[in-house]
Amino acid sequence: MMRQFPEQFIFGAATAAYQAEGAVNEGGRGPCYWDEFLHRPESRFNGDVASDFYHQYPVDLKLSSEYGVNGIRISIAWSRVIPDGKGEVSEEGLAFYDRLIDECIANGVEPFVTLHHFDTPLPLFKDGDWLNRDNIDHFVRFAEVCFDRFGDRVKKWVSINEPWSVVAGQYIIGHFPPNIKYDVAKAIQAMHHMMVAHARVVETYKAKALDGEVGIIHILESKYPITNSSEDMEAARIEDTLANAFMLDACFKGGYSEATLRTINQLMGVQDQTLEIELGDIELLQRASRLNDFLGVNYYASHFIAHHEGESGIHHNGTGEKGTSVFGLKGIGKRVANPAVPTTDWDWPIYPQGLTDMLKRIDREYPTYNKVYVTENGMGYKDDFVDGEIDDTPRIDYIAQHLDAILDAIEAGVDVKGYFLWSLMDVLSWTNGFNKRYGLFYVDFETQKRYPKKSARWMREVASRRQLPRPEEVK
Ligand code: BGP
Repeated sequence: MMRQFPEQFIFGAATAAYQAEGAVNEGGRGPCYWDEFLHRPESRFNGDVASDFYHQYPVDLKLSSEYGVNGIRISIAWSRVIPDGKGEVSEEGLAFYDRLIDECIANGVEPFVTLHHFDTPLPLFKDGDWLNRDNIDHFVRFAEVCFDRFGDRVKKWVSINEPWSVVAGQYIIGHFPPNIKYDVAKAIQAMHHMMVAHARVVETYKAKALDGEVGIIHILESKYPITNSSEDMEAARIEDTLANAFMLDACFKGGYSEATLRTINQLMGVQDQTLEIELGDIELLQRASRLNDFLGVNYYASHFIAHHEGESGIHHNGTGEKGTSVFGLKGIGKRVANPAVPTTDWDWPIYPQGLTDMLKRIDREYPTYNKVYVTENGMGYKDDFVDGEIDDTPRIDYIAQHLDAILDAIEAGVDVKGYFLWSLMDVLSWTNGFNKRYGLFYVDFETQKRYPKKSARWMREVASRRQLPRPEEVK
């Protein structure tokens, strides 16, 4: 018997405002920090036009409904709604999202709406972004404006997308502004503030007694020791605490477990820092941890970790030149190749078992998660565009393996309610530009015309059968 996805399963796809909308100077929008950063002379690309979703959304939503996509992740650009992040609310900005949300619903595509997808308004970024606790207040106000305006139609809300990716990009890898490298202490402090912000947004939403759900999205990549040596195992444990357990504890344990806090303090201690937790933070996390309606899991890859003696060294592969990545952190560990595991051109290990393992672990260790949506998964690939046709069979294989991994988790008792492919159409990749494509629909960035890829036809079959067809069954 072929295994089936549950009834009502969401077969969705994801977007994010800055990566898709373009139209950065239209509708009274204020800048986010990416606008400034990607306009430096050395920048290879920017999001000025992106996939022109600001104008093309009716096309994308029509295609979605034709291809069986019944859920879409969109994000609301904070700086469209409140152009400077904390001052006046823009009616024009709100009106755009009214139209977009209504169009989703009219096409039978349920909107899952994220409030922060990497795009803090520029003035607040300059004031310290998530390191500055005042910005938590501004974010909660923005959330409240959105709940009040769209809460009647939007039934799924996400506070923040991938806190770990934000702080790793900003303070450890340094490929996100303010481009600081190896400052693990700053990363941890900013994550704590994001957890506080999330908790406050959850409480704010619940206080309104709207009939919808609220949750958060974490990137959750499993960390495996490359050997069974105690040193490699310790390295994997530390990286897991930093990237996974710290935030899962905050969201679902209502505070940090003793073991997590010990490791976190040890990491901050290396820089003579201590984690600043204000009075009331832990009580807030505790209250909110019982109120999350769902957890969004973004999963692309897992990492194989070895003990690392030397200094920190990171090279980000932002061009798809296979084999160029380096990631080693002093006092933590280094990511190494596992010869048994294939990788993408951007060196991301393709390891679906890591998704099953992560979902089972959440179910086991964080039972208050309620239910899971896999809110991003997909394969960055330099699609070949030949006479309007795109045969992306490697992406279909990737998706099939990961959907199968989700079926394994469901069979093991994890409550997984949906899957969102990253991305609906090709969009800007933050640190790679436009040649790292993920979409179901190919975007010709010159003309903004959309072309459904082979993967779109395959996904349509998956959604209509609620089963995985063999690739040869779909032309
Ligand atoms: C996630 C982000 C997305 C998207 C995706 C692919 O971390 O939430 O916004 O960009 O990763 O990443 P990349 O574009 O770096 O390949």
